[in-house]
Amino acid sequence: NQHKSMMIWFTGLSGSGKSTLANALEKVLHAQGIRTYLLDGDNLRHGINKNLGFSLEDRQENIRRIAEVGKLFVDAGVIVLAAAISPFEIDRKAARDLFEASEFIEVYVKCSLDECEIRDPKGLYKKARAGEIKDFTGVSQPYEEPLSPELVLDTSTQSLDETLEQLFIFIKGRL
Ligand code: GGZ
Repeated sequence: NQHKSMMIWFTGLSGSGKSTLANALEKVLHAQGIRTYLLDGDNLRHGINKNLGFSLEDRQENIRRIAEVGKLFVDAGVIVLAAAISPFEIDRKAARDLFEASEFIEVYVKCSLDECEIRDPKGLYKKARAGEIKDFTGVSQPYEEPLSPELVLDTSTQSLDETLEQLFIFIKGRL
């Protein structure tokens, strides 16, 4: 039951499917007897990151903490899944730099802004468009596409089962 520990870092717009994919991958890995830990940006903002907002500085600190906590789990032998918008390349790079090259898998959960806005599962895009939420990624703050992610999963043209399959095949090759 020995496997490689690693950080699987999901980046993408709000509503792109990061959490959905991370949760689905956890189920698959658990079924194989592999221990995982999920660090979800949205959830952590209720706990260790509750003092942080969405300014550039606060997002940077949010990503830094998620990466550092993730590193502790990776050092403990766990496969860590981090799901955070992480919109800036410089912050993702800093997260990556905490890990060995083979330990960090950046997964770009790619979905067009149009499609994310149509999904709008929490009604946040609608609020952002109405000016009720400021600094909203894709609307009033940028999302920088990853320059060299290990994997790109297109959730606007593929089903969850299809993207999960691609993700699992990739991870299996790294176990
Ligand atoms: C982006 C926001 C914002 C703003 C609240 N911009 O899709 P969600 O709702 O459930 O998850 C998003 C979450 C973003 O937190 P992250 O920790 O992933 O962001 S980052 O990595 O950029 O630090 C979204 C919700 O919080 N949300 N306000 N202004 N997303």
